[in-house]
Amino acid sequence: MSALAFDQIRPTVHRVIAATPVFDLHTHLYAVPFGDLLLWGPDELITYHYLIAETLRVSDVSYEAFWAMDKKRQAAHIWQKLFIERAPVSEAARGVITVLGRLGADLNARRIENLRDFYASFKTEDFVNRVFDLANVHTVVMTNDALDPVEREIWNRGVKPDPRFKAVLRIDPVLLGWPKVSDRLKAMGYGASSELGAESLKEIRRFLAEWIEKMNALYVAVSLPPTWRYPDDSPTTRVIREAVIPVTRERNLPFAMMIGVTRQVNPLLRMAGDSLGKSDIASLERVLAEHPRNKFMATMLSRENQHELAVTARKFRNLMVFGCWWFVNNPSLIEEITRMRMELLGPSFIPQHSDARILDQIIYKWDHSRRIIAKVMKDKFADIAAAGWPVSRDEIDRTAHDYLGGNFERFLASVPA
Ligand code: HDL
Ligand code: ZN
Repeated sequence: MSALAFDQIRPTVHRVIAATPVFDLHTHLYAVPFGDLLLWGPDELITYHYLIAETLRVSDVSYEAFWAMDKKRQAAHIWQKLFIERAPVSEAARGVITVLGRLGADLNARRIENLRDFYASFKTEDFVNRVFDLANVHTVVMTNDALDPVEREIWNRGVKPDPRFKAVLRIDPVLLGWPKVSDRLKAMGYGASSELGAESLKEIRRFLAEWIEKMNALYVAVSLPPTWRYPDDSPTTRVIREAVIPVTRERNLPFAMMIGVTRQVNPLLRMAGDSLGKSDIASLERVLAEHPRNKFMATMLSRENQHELAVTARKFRNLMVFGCWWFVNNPSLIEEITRMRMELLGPSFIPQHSDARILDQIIYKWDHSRRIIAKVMKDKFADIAAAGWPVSRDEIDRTAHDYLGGNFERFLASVPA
């Protein structure tokens, strides 16, 4: 392949990143057959829990009064506080603007009623197609909870698969919910008692195996608090060591750890009430070192953990670092983290996932992140070209494809040597 002229490198990176379809490896989206679990439209978009937290900082209504409102009234209140009385300059507020603009809504009216009228003509299936198209996303990975009775019922009824929506078995309660979770597992027919003896662990392995099968899960995931330590004498360590590790190894599935979330620091905010803390990287190191033949994915919530996470990925080939999660999913931090990761890991990491909860959001989550990933890639390719490397179009294509989905697909297929 011939080398690109220096002044062609940046425009080529820009075009290639924009044109490369994404495999979005962590979202809270659901395919259409999941019914009401699939959220979309202006009122869902505007009542995103990030925007609820930002509204209740500036609103004069009490938590109770806000929660007493129905969704439309909540959306109208958020619109008034964050978009009319104030400029929508936060990342979550700007995201709403990006989505509406890309969909073609008229923003001059600044009236939420106009947005509802604009959406009124969309049919769900058509809207899904339109959003995937605008976001240039080819596949999203859902977050699936077999312990949720509503979702479980849908799986047990049989879900008509949509190839654009892959499943993940999310197991937070199975790792963090002892002893209470044993009752929920028992109610599902798994003989897991809170003593967590050999029989219980065998039943937990059966739960994992059966639901991985039923969902055709791409990986098994958990979110962990900053206080997570490994190993310790907690049920969490027992279940990781004696259930999650053997079952994911047998199936060559990654175990994804999302580390650093402190749940419900302010319960009055409900889903918006979670926060973060700096986590113990040594615990992650020990899991990786103890299980070299298992595959792991990891993302961390605290900015202060990002450098050590990237260095940990240099030490352990069975770790795939991914995403700028939640409170670090903001342009300034995405750039800082992506630049650092590119410098430490080259093309061998996954820069981003959307974490989208409302379907419309993948438009902004990826528009905003593509721009930043491209910005860092432009600098890095310009740097090697300036040092004399003959940068080719093919190299840029391959790197963009790796970052936006190829690394994930290859990691899923890989078998740790
Ligand atoms: O635990 C998680 O997967 C987090 O992403 C939470 O769902 C959180 O509420 C969120 O949506 N963050 O973006
Ligand atoms: Zn999430």
